[in-house]
Amino acid sequence: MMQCGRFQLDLSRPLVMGILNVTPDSFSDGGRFRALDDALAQAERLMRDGADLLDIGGESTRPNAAYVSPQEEMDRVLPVLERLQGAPVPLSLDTRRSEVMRAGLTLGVDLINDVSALEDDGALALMRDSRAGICLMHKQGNPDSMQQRPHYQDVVAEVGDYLRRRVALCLDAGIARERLLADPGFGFGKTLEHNLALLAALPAVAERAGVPLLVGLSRKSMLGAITGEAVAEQRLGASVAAALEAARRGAAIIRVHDVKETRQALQVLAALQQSSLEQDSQK
Ligand code: PT1
Repeated sequence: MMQCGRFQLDLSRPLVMGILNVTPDSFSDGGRFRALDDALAQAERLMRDGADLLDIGGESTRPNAAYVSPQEEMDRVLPVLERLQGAPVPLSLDTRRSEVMRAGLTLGVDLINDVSALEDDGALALMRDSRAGICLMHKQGNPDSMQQRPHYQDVVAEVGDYLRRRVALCLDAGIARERLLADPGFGFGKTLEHNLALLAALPAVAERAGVPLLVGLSRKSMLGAITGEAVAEQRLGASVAAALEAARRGAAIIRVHDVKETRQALQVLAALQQSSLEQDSQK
């Protein structure tokens, strides 16, 4: 079981985290009110499709993303969090800024999903004094330049050991291990080769980190590189396949855009695993 704010999550089966981006693409027309309405409609849809958690983010951290001020980030996400308060599923806030975390925690978010693993000043102390879950992610470099020259001697060992050190820092601060998740950070300062090595060796990463893993592979450029599909929205098949392979390798939570399709794939996997368990017990 994982402690996640208002919830205790059973991680014995992989859970699906639905992505809710509140970023400028969603402000194209109609300004902030329209953006809020769109975000709430998307949240409803993700929950209807069976999302086990919602991940709300106001700063894009994809490669080469533009800078967003902390104030702008808060202006985007806080109204959404306010309206989603008391939602039937855990609300995750995707942010690397401690002032945004503080505001989110005040509004009752259940999980802080931090792509910089609480490296921002004040983030660790803030999380120590809350009961929210925490996802600690690895990245090399920063989104503006991280894909320029990713380099590792041994990507699995380096990412795993970084996660283990960030987990240790949290434990030393008095944060219970049951509140922690780790994430190898697919696409964050990694070549296709690095990403594939990490996915293949996911159990070794989890063992090094010492906490359950959350993974995000949905629509990422590594899937574009594999398939030759340049349009992110057209990578559904690759995204579902990647999610399924991550689940087969023990990922606890899978962060996705396409909740319904991912759940179906995971249901097929669960049925198959159940069947082979029953066959084994008949021998
Ligand atoms: C992730 C993640 C995230 N990814 C967690 N949070 C993003 N815990 C945002 C590309 O290569 O994997 N784990 N929050 C989105 N980031 C990216 C990175 C999006 C790379 C796209 C790419 O296309």
